[in-house]
Amino acid sequence: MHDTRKVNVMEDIYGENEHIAVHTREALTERDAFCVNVMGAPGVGKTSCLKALFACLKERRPYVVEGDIESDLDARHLRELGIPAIQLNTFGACHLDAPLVRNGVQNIQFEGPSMLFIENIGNLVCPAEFSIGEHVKLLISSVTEGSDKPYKYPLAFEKADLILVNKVDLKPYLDFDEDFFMKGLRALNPEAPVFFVSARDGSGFAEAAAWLEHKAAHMREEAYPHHHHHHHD
Ligand SMILES: Nc1nc2c(ncn2[C@@H]2O[C@H](COP(=O)(O)OP(=O)(O)O)[C@@H](O)[C@H]2O)c(=O)[nH]1
Ligand SMILES: [Mg+2]
Repeated sequence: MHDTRKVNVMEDIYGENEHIAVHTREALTERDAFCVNVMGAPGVGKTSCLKALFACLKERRPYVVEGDIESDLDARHLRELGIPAIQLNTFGACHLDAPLVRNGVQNIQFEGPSMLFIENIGNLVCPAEFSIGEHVKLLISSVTEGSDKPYKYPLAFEKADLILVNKVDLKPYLDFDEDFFMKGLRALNPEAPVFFVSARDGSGFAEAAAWLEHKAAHMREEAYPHHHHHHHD
């Protein structure tokens, strides 16, 4: 009895969140803002990787929503660099949810083709369970975390559409086993592209940015798969 009721409540929470996330994604598609949900553990280099990606975007302007439990350090830092950034604080919660993101995103003034990066709370578990209105989920891992993370945190690796393995500049000092990492990852996720990058020196980000911009160029077809687009040129 008790278990059944708990399951029902959880289904309602996930269902309501999913419903709002779908609406946010549709609204962002209409505004030509491709939305990337950026997930990864604390200190893996999420903010650093975003800055490296911005430098490689050719077709779209970057916008950022920073999610943190407390503080607005990352958002302030990005604004100082001239990147439009807003801060969302969860005050304790371990992930962003769709209602919070919807309210934050509503007031962004997108100018032309845009790419909205939402840096989720640093955490390799909870953010993977909730959609927030993104077109793709970007998971950032790093060689400093160790090569066993796909085995220990499967959901984040399973749900990712794109994976960056950051801090490769530090690889000579570590025992990161790339074959073991890739074996665990591919068992969960056969498709997602994986790029080995260093936010320290910028290597690997041109390819990742190109993949995102290619996806962004096709977001309307993916949002309305039953519409037929006729191209004339
Ligand atoms: N050596 C090295 N350090 C990095 C790299 N990327 C990030 N860092 C450092 O890792 C720390 C955490 O980075 P940050 O971007 O704030 O991580 P976040 O908490 O995931 O947003 C900072 O001291 C960064 O300078 C990298 O590719 N190589
Ligand atoms: Mg950060």
